[in-house]
Amino acid sequence: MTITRTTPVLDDDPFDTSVLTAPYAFHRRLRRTGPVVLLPRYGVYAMGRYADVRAALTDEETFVSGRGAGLTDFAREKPWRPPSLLLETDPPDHTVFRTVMNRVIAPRTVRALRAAFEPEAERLAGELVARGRFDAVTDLAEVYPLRVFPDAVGLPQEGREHLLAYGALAFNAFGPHNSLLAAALATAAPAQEWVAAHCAREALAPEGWGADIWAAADRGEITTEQAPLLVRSLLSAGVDTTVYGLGNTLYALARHPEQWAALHADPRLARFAFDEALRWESPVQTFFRTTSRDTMVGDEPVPGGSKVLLFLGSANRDSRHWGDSAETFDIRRSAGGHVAFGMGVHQCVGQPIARLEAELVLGALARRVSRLELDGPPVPKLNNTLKGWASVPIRVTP
Ligand code: OVM
Repeated sequence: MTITRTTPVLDDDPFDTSVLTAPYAFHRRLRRTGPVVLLPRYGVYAMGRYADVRAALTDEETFVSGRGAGLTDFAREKPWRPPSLLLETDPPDHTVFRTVMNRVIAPRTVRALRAAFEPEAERLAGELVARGRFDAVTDLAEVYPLRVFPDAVGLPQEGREHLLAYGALAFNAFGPHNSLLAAALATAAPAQEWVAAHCAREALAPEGWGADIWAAADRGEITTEQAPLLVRSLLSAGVDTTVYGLGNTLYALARHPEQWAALHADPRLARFAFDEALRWESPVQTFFRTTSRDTMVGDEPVPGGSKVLLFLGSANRDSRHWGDSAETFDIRRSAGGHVAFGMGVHQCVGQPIARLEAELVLGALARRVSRLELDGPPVPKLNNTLKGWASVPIRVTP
């Protein structure tokens, strides 16, 4: 007798507005259903448990990125833009580009930027605290990264706000061709032009991460065709991610006043608060991989050539890994090992920048503010990949 096992199926659309704005009930069902499930709506597999997501992220030979980190399978369909040399390649090619970027944004290089990044965090925090009420997203999370990050890249003031629309498009484009992607494509042409123009050597300041990438081309480590694509990675992944990360952190703290009190009492907890917020409400909720061969996930076979949707935001709330308090926001827990920055060879190369920005902004606020509370209903921001807020009204007590 042959017993045929079938992979469990979930009929949900994880890119539907209802799941994008409130994904956690779906995550629980996903984790409960099995280590891997089928989403017939898109013909893809999905994983939501920490151990399986992490295992896939760290097995880059089986779960490849070269066929795209979104729903589009580059082996079958034309990508919306030339693939990223970092995100959408595999070793050994990936290693060449990643080595260049590791040097450009080495933790030591980023630490040296503290003096440049700190005054703006202090200034902005001082101004907002004096106001008493402000919007954590539109007055802070969308403002601070756009003041400091483009300077460090070597971009001009003029036009840098295009980076928000470009990032929104790039992250929507990992999902299906739904109304979110259509709306982003309909409005992003000026942003796409601005980004394309500012990857060129002539558009970049003589000092900065952009110039450092071009210097790698001068040394022959990459070609002059590849340099603008690596600059494009900075412009694609460097702003929206930190905007959502800061916004989600302030949202988490506003929802948990006792956690703010702990941060105020010891502002050195800022870094831990940021990591815990990334775990509790991960800005990048999902990435796809493609199986390069038949494989097993637990007892379930997954055929080669399958798109697999990895739920980072679900792995980060899996009680199998984090225990019974998995869904509790607690800045004193050790959130180390969360997969909000990914894991393995593709783990976020920009994380020292994100951490520096977060530490400076949260530290500047924590030292000035004893109480921080919601001052109205937060408004979700919709994106196929990013989870966050369009508005988080808050009230602060100095
Ligand atoms: C890239 C990139 C890397 C990570 C995330 C991302 C838009 C883009 O290399 O372009 O999201």
